[in-house]
Amino acid sequence: MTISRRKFLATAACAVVASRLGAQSQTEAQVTLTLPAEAAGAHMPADFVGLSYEIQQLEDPSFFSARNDGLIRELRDLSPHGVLRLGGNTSEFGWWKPTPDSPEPTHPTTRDVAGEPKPRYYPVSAEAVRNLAEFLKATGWTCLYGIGMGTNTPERAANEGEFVAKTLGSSLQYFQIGNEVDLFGRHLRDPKTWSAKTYLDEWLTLARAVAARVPGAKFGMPDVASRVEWLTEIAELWPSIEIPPDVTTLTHHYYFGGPATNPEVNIPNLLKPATMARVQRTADIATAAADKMHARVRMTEGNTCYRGGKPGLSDVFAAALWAADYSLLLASNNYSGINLHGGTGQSVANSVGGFLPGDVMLKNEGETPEQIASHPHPFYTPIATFGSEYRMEPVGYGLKFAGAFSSSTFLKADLTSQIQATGVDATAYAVKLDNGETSVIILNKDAQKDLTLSVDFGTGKTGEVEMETLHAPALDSREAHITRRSRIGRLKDGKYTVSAPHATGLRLTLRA
Ligand code: BDP
Repeated sequence: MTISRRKFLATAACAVVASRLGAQSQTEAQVTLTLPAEAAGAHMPADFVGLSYEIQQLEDPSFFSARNDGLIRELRDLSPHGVLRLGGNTSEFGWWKPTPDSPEPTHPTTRDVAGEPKPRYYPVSAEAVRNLAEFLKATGWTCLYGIGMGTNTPERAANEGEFVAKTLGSSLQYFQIGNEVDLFGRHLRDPKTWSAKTYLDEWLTLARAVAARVPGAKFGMPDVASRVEWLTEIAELWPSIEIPPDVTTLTHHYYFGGPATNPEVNIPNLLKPATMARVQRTADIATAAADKMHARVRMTEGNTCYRGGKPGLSDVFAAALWAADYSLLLASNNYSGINLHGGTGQSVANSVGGFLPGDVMLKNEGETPEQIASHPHPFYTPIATFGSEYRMEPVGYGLKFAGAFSSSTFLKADLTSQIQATGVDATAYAVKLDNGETSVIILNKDAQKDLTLSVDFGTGKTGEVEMETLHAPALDSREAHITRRSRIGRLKDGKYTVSAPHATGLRLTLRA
């Protein structure tokens, strides 16, 4: 049997990663984290945690419905006050169908481009929106509702907006119009003229049509895929707009990398400090633009690897540590929230041109149909669907773990730099909870190095410490767990010392 060079390199790379991930810790670094007394940092809202789904998911009105108990249970478990964002590439091809016999409108011609969704149109029915309203009530979640821009008209947008606002009531936070508009030049608009400025003109026409029918309508925009500089341009153009629509949130997306076949999309690269340094640079640009517009920033769609995720990366414990770290970094930068993307295999496959590269990868690696079926589809989804069963995936556990800081205020201190000075790839964040107690999260993302941490809560501080851990056997395990242990010990001279093993997350809360 001959083995192709590509296959050999892929196998060799996996072997290196596997031996590193399985390695036992040989070194143990020590560090003292001194917490400031004042909570002078950003406030993490109660509804920070969110999920993002394709609009096409509404094609089946029973998915987001009060009868879908399994999904409702998973969302409530993820967060008591989460935010469901509906959008994605398929939102550009959804058309509003107010009554069962409404005829399908004539659609404009778009270019067929590999990797972009095929222009397959989806009806969004009044029944689906009514069911969505009941679903949201059952979960306690609110909604960011995506209206298409790519192939829509102001009149249809206004009709849909009016019905959605009336039906969702207070469960609707705001409308989003258009998804990843910075990529429209590829297939939906003329690349020669498409820019932040032409986008804004078009957006204003649609938003004004909606606002004319929905008194007090709120909006989030521009939902760019990656060009955050569009937020800067929009913030600069904003003062010249007469009677602007009410934009509460500036939004962008983020995928660490992709697609699944890209060898650079691997666990060491996902977790290394340079990856989060890039996230920080984006956050600096986005929050500066939002400040100018007296708005906040939300990362409305993102995950580890675009085009449906990568098996062995998006669906393993490394993704849990990434999600927790990514969430807390954005929260400490005053983001109002994040929505990790997922949903059913069908809806996500349709959003990326018909198939998931991760599925093809598994087939090429010789996985049996049973093994393939045991992976969540798409690979990055925080809540996986297996028939009528729903399961929280590692990336969902990471989001949930970070979500424990919702409704709290960050202590302003660069704890991460203090830890990383020891050479360990770990990060840390501390907050004052709304009940006044102090809580610290330490994410040791290092594949090998353990840490001994002495957390200095302040002289004179006393009390018992409770600990929650985010754990799995290894970074590449297809599982994640959150375990709580109350009263693990008392402070000594205001300090508590704990070991933070490699590939583990810890949350220490000082109970008053
Ligand atoms: C984004 C799209 C979304 C896709 C996702 C992906 O908005 O519809 O599902 O990427 O590539 O570009 O996985």
